[in-house]
Amino acid sequence: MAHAATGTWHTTACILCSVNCGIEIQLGPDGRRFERIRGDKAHPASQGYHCEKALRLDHYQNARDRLTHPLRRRSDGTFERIDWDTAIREVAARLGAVRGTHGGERILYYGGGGQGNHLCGVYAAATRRALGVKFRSNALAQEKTGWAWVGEQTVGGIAGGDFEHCEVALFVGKNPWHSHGVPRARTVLKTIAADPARTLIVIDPRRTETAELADIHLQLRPGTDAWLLAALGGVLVQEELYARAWLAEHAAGVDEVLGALRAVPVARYAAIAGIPEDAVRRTARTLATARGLAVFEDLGTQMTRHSTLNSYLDNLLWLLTGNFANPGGNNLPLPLIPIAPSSARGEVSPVAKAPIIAGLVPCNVIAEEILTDHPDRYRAMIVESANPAHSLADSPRMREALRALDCVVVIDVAMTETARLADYVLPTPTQYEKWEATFFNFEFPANYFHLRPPVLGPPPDSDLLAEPEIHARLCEALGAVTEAELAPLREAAGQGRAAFAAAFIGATAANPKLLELAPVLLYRTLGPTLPDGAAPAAVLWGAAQRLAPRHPDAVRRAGIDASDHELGEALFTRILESRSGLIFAVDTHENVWRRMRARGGTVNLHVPELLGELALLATDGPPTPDPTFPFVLSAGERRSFTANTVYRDPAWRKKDATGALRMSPADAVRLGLVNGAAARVTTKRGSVTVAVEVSDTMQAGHVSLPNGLGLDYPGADGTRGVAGAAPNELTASEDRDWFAGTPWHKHVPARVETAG
Ligand SMILES: Nc1nc2c(c(=O)[nH]1)N[C@H]1C(S)=C(S)[C@@H](COP(=O)(O)OP(=O)(O)OC[C@H]3O[C@@H](n4cnc5c(=O)[nH]c(N)nc54)[C@H](O)[C@@H]3O)O[C@H]1N2
Ligand SMILES: Nc1nc2c(c(=O)[nH]1)N[C@H]1C(S)=C(S)[C@@H](COP(=O)(O)OP(=O)(O)OC[C@H]3O[C@@H](n4cnc5c(=O)[nH]c(N)nc54)[C@H](O)[C@@H]3O)O[C@H]1N2
Ligand code: SF4
Ligand SMILES: [Mo]
Repeated sequence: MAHAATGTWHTTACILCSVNCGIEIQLGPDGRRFERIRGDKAHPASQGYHCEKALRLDHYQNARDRLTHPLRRRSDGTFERIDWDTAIREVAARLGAVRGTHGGERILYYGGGGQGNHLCGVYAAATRRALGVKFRSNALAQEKTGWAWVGEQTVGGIAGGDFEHCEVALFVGKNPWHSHGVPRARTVLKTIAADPARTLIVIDPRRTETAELADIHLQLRPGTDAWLLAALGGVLVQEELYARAWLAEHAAGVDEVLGALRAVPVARYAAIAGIPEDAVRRTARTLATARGLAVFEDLGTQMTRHSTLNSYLDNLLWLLTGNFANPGGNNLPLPLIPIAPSSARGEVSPVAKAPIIAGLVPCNVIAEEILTDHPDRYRAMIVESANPAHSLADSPRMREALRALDCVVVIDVAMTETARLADYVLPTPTQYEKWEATFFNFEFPANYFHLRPPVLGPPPDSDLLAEPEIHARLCEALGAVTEAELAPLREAAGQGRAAFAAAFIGATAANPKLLELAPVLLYRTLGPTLPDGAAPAAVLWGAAQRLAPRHPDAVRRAGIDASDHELGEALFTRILESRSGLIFAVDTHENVWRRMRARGGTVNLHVPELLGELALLATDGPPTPDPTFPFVLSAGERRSFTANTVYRDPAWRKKDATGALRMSPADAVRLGLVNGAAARVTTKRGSVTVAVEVSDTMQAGHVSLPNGLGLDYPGADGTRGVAGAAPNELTASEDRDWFAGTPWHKHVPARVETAG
């Protein structure tokens, strides 16, 4: 019989995907179990919406492999509990020694937040400065860097589609029915699908749940996006469908692109993609006449061959049709804190000399930058809120790389595959036991932010520190932040925010080095004065003070009113008070153009690096399948019961408990496989055994495995087990985009056989 819940609804958010729907949670009588969960109607973006995954969050909160104490590896590989003073002192000493001997640039920082927690990444910036860390990376460098670079080249940032107002919605390699990425995705998709005046277009080799709803589904052959997208662009140009007047007014580099697309052999490229030519032509005409074309491309096209070129061709579809900075088109949001400060392609990584985009080393070169005798190899790693031993290509090699390092420090809530290989494991409260927020604020014109207070305290017998406190203590132990610097700021904070602002500006102007440590300074000085123990929110004070003077009109349109001088303060106060999240900016299309003027006023179509690659498509057909590996495996599909590795407990899955291999009926018959049968999947890197799900949503020759499976988790009796296959046992780090280094996880040549 269910126990009565405590009655109080705690306002928070779901942490399983980037849209972070507002939810409310009732605790069980023990004050710890998530007894009831419902959507929060007061949340301005989700408005009560949530999907089935949020209802299972107790499997995250009360997981059996939660970390409860700081741990240190013993020489025999087992772990022992240590106290925090020892942990901080030794981690600072070990990493400090690496810096002393080899330099801070030999320490790699990986992670900085998952789908629900980005405060750690902001505070970690201070620790990186304290250690002189130069190189960092995270999952964005295996999906979004190529796309972000293209956005930077063309419109000076990453543009998001306005799916609420668009007439035509285009999803390329994206299945928002399951993966979301758009607030209230299922409602929005159903609304577009039901409206005869609007068109939903999906480009995906599988007949996904989103494709089922679509007016047009271009079910291309896996890995042929570049040809199909080039053909669509080719039709726009060759049939003179592009927005000639708009381009003349707003764009530079048009002629080069028109020339390149005029040369595209549409019929041949359509045939390579396996799409009838007239379907390509009709689709291009639909894009051209749309009053508002919103585009969302995701992993299906970003994690396959031609990744960065695909992003460029996607951008060209909305740029050539004039769908930038317009209602229902694609717009540049105003973030509270940018996830990546700039998406420029800056320096190169130290060993592989791979381009660093958005400040991130491509994930796929990390192992090779460790497993070498190159003098500039990484010697140590800090991993925070990420599980690279599971989520990066070629897990066996990544495990070997982690073992080869002088020191690995993992900051996590759970005993992950990566934590098991660490020298020190620093445990933190869950995202429901501390203040948290994300900076996935990509909406336009209204943009949202949600600072979440803790729902409950840490488990009674645990010894945990939240990330801001860990980073503050590390900075102090490293001598980067001293009491002499903190004392005057603390005193000013005691006199109120105006006095604090003056003191903070004065101190950082006098000593610019302090600016780099600002998160920890704010946390230690302003933090303790914030109400309800909201010290971790201190860093948002800085963010609000930066945003408000730059975009006062956008902040005022969000209903936050104060004099220019006090607008940042008013915004910060509103952030602190808005338990269900808030709209912090309401932007306008004119304002986007105003920002564009700051960089010359025009969008840029010409990206020479990628036009060169486009030309190569003419001679470079899709690879002929290797007879040893005749299938294309999509390694890591989002499904109803996947949520990266946030849920480690396999019991959270009501269906598809072990993550089946999806395959077409034709292939299943040919291989003698039936639903539930065991199949062996082999690639050049490895082999796994999985159950088969015969599905007519798959085309022949294409198989898919879900993401997030294959985690090591203790059963009720403590014996560890693994449910399903970890996709990166099968992937290879050298299979990556030449330009951004993004992996081809959706395009892994594989062999499938019956397995007993
Ligand atoms: N349920 C659930 N939702 C999630 C997550 C989760 O783990 N579970 N994770 C979140 C994260 S971190 C991310 S990045 C997003 C990712 O969200 P999505 O990118 O939507 O997720 P995927 O299912 O990995 O890939 C999308 C589609 O790519 C298609 N695809 C495969 N090969 C190709 C190809 O060659 N070309 C094209 N055009 N398409 C292809 C697949 O059939 C699939 O439908 O989801 C987020 N949301
Ligand atoms: N083959 C293949 N590989 C893939 C993908 C694929 O499609 N195919 N998808 C890729 C993509 S798009 C992504 S985003 C990555 C995701 O992979 P990762 O970036 O490694 O991250 P997550 O799986 O989201 O795991 C987040 C970690 O944060 C921990 N955590 C949860 N809450 C907290 C907290 O409050 N504090 C701290 N410090 N830790 C916490 C969790 O226990 C978990 O270890 O996987 C990538 N890997
Ligand atoms: S998984 Fe994503 S869409 Fe589903 S409830 Fe959580 S945040 Fe919302
Ligand atoms: Mo992701």
